[in-house]
Amino acid sequence: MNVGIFGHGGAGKSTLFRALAGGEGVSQGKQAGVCAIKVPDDRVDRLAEIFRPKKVTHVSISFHDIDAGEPEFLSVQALAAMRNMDVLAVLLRGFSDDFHPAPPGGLSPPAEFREIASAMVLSDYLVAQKRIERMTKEARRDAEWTALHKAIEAFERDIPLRRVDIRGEEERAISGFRFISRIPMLLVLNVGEEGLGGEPYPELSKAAEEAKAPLVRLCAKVEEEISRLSPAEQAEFLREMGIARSARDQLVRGAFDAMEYISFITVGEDEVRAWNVRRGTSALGAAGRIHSDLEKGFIRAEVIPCEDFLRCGSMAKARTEGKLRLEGKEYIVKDGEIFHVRFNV
Ligand SMILES: Nc1nc2c(ncn2[C@@H]2O[C@H](COP(=O)(O)OP(=O)(O)OP(=O)(O)O)[C@@H](O)[C@H]2O)c(=O)[nH]1
Ligand SMILES: [Mg+2]
Repeated sequence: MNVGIFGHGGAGKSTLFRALAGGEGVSQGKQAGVCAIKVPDDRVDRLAEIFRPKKVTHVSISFHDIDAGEPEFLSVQALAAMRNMDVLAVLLRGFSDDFHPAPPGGLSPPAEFREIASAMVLSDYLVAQKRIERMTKEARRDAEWTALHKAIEAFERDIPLRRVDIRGEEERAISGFRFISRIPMLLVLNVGEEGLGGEPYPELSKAAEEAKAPLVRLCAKVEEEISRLSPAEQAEFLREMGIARSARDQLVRGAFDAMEYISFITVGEDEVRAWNVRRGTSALGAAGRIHSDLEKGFIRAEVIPCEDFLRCGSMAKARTEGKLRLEGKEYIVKDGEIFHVRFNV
């Protein structure tokens, strides 16, 4: 999963990125400004202790520091980078100090958010408009044309594509455009040190709710300092500062929420592994996430909530206690379930 961090110049993107990239469990990609984080999941760790597999695989999230490309806010490069993301984390500035004084009208993260959201819609509008002009010349009236019309109607009212009901054939017809206002979004308010523990800019919560975007509050500068400490010191420092969850935990959780992801787990002697899928994914869909053969040859899925398994201690015991269930294709997979596909190809 790729999460792009972007926002106005000086909002603290690179500071936040360094906070995420610092410390353990992070692999810096070859590319500058990209780092991959293992999603912490103690269920996976506990299962690994029982199965002692050759390999343990957590869900991985890559964070990208997307340069704002000032003075033009959404530069061509920034737009191109954003299109490749699964989640856009919009960073809003909520701090000021002697070195970074507030702009003349004062800080207003909600206004900053509206401006960014509108810029995203405008850039999509231009793409859609150009395309539909061509299609009109060619007198094309297919699913793509219908979908683009719906999109343009929304854009003209400053509504992001995320909130427009476009499905099936129409959705497929326009998916190639990678419209930015359709990508799930996460709001990140970068507050000053003094804002920690409180809930600064409460009006931003309402804006986030309306946009159906999760909102997290953090102080990038403090988090960057914390990320340089040892894990034990980090826990201590977070407690002292009254920070319930680190920036990394908050962003991972926020990205999962924005994507409406859950994770299920596969276990065995070779590998214990967590997988992410959209909430509401069927057993068949989850099988396909693991391997297309499992989807093609799907017979049944053996399912057990991780907590039940851990209580029983072994599959044999879980089976005799009736905790292990057999489910068909349509079954909806739940977060934290251990999942095993019986298949035949
Ligand atoms: N007081 C305070 N300063 C911060 C905070 N976060 C970032 N800064 C400072 O703000 C300045 C800009 O931060 P950057 O992380 O470089 O911002 P950016 O969004 O990457 O900026 P560009 O790459 O220029 O678009 C730096 O001097 C940071 O130290 C914060 O939470 N509190
Ligand atoms: Mg930067």
